[in-house]
Amino acid sequence: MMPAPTFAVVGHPNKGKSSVVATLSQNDAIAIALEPGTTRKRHTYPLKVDGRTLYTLVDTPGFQRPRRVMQWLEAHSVSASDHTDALRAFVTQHQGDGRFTDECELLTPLLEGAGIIYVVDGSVPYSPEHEAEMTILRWAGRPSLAVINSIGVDDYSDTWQAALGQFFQVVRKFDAVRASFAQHLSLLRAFGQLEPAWEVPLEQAIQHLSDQRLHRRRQAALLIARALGDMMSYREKRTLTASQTTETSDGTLADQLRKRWYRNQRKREQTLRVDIEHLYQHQRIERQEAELEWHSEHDLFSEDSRKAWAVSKRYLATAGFGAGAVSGAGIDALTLGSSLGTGALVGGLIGAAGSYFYGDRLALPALNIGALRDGLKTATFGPVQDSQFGYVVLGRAVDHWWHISHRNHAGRDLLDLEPADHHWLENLGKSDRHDIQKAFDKCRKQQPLDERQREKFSLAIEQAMAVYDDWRLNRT
Ligand SMILES: Nc1nc2c(ncn2[C@@H]2O[C@H](COP(=O)(O)OP(=O)(O)OP(=O)(O)O)[C@@H](O)[C@H]2O)c(=O)[nH]1
Ligand SMILES: [Mg+2]
Repeated sequence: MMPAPTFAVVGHPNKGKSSVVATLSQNDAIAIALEPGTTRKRHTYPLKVDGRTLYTLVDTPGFQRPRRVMQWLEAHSVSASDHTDALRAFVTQHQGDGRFTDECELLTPLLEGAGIIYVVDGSVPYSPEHEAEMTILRWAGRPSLAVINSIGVDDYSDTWQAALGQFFQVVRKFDAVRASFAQHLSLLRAFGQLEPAWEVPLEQAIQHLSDQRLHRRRQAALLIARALGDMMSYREKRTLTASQTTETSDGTLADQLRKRWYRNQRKREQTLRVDIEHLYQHQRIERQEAELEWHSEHDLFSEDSRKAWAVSKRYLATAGFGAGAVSGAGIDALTLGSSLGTGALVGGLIGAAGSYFYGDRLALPALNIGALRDGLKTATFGPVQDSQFGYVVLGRAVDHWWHISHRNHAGRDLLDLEPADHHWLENLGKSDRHDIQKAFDKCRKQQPLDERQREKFSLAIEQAMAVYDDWRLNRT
């Protein structure tokens, strides 16, 4: 097996070197900060897929005294043929010299065979003060690529391009925070063309990363399907003793169960969020998202999430939303007063059957209080009978997945999840709609899905994710 290539990411302090390393190595633990001098020691980050290292990035401190280094090098070199030797001599002689700690740190990986990724900020004008460091790097005689990473809004990449082209074999624009997966791969491909020995390993790396991306999408669909199954079939249950029965009014009981039911649903949704983030190697995301919430006795969600994520009547009609679904919600709700009888229902469904059917409103699950038996009485709340609940949870989940799957590991800003203004699920094909609705129907009846149904369910969700991806792409 060919050795995996190593790239040292070098440049001026505070230009986004660590950000480039974080993105290319899919590691969000790397320190990135506004202050120059954040990285003090070189540090190696391998990119591993299935336990195999595809390539390694070395994060380094920025140049501190490039002109002084250059003076030394020129004084110790006779001709271009000894440039690399001069560089090696410099590092050997200055190990432990406090003035050149950073230079020794950043030059060492190059002397050990790393390729060069030189990072500049394209949002500030080019200035010749970079020439000393670029010359030093040229003396290393390693395959070299310069990336123009723009930290601010202004764009001086043209002048940078011309200057960098004098020193580096390839010059690319690459925004560490916003670069797409395709741009990431294209950077690797460019490197493969610089060094014949790296061409094969980097082609393989590209293949592995592409496979990993597909695999992750499939895994994400499975995670979402599992969470939806749990949430759609979830039932809160409480057993009361005879004395508790006399102490607790049905209204209080209904309240308690409903609150617990909601708490559990929120918790399950949060677990899904974290699972998806970990799948994409995001370990420390700060997220802002409207909670799953309800606003009134009859309403499962806030107006906003309903508008954003509930599907239309037309969608439901084509999803095979049928008679079976109506009967569950069509049961007449009894009033609180008569709720001591067997199978009595309180709250939740009052007036909800009609609205449930039309999908304008999200009905709460029913409370069910059993008869007193052996001094015990069991009350249950759920599962939810309104499949819009599933569509809201699905919509939110796919939206979150999309942000995560497109987020670079250099991203440090808050992940702000705003509800969409249009339900992209309306672009989903009919058979996928059927498979999703069918799974919802089985869950709310608490019937287990067989293996084939589970597979169809998660494939349909994966299709929904692809539809969302397209919709996003066409929107911007
Ligand atoms: N908007 C934006 N900000 C960026 C980008 N790259 C880096 N930054 C910001 O620039 C600052 C410096 O980024 P780092 O990656 O820490 O830079 P560095 O070159 O490693 O810095 P030192 O280790 O201190 O030499 C941080 O505040 C980053 O958030 C980018 O592509 N876009
Ligand atoms: Mg750094």
